[in-house]
Amino acid sequence: MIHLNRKFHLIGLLVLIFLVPDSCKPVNTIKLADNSAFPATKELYRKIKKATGVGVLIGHQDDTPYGVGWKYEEGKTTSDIEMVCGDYPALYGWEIGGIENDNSSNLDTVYFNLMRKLIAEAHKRGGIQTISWHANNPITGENAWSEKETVKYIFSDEKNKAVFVTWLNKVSEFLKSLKDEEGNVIPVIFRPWHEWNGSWFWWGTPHSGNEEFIELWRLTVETLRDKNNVHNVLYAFSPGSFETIDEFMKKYPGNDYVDIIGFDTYMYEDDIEAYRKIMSKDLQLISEIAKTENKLYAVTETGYEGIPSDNWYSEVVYPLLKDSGASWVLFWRNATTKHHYAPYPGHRSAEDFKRFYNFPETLFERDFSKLFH
Ligand code: BMA
Repeated sequence: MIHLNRKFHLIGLLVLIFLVPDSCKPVNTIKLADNSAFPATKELYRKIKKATGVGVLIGHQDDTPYGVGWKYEEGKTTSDIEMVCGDYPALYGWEIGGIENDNSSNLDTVYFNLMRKLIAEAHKRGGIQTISWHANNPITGENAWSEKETVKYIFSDEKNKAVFVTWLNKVSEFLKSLKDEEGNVIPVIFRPWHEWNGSWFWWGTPHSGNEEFIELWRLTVETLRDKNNVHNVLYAFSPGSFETIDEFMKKYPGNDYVDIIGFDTYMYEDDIEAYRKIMSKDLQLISEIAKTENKLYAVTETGYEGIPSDNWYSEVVYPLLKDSGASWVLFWRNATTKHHYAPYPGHRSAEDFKRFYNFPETLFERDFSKLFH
């Protein structure tokens, strides 16, 4: 009798677990690419999921190491976004191109030591970190924009593969070295091999077949996750703008290798209508794939270089994002007065960015933090 009761309790519990909606389930029921993901990694995923129901997290690449006309100074962390609207972005983009060569700084001259420090600061404020990697060409030694067949040579020659794995080991070490003040590892989103359907990177579609590319992705995840015990990572997979679900799925490495999907789409030549059309199409396709594969999705990069507009954020980007279901949008970096994607004080789009900031559905750092207090 006692045994029977216990059995009923167990069945009841199982029934309950299946009936409770995903967002209410305890974090350890989340199925990530990494079965051994740290609790903090699962927590990061859960937080992004929770925010997704409320609005879109706003992100900026290289927000705190530099902006237009300034560089980070010890003890004076700021950001163009913070200077414009009084709040930091909820999500920070970082770039580790150069780590494979043991460089002290990345390809955009951000020192890796500074990056670690600024990541810890951003994490402490409650921000999310996403990391891209414009890796050099491992066969020719050229930079990432090397339009040559490459991936197949990583796999056709054991020596090439071994060298490439040493690069992945360096990435692993960097990811594991991201710690908060108490020494806890900081969970991050890693987004390698981005814009893979374009022709401009060596891993791009014309230079690499579907199987080779999937092999590259899996080798990356397996080296980090299974060989090097990196467990503070969510994996994000994003092409550039794409035309069909089939195009996306042909290079998809599988749900055991990806946590979040997305795409990178920019506005060019002042063509608002073209941007609206492409963004709407990409958002529609990605949401369909996300539904089938049970993934979160994001606009992993966007922007309008120099933002020569007084209403781009509030009247072009915002309506596209508002009910899109995207978890986040990442605006690219603020390097110079010509090459920047967020406003800076005095820029003609600064007032408009404040309007964008004030919409309830655009989540900046304070909005994001408030969701959990
Ligand atoms: C590109 C440009 C480059 C930069 C690269 C990697 O889009 O911003 O100047 O080096 O990203 O961050």
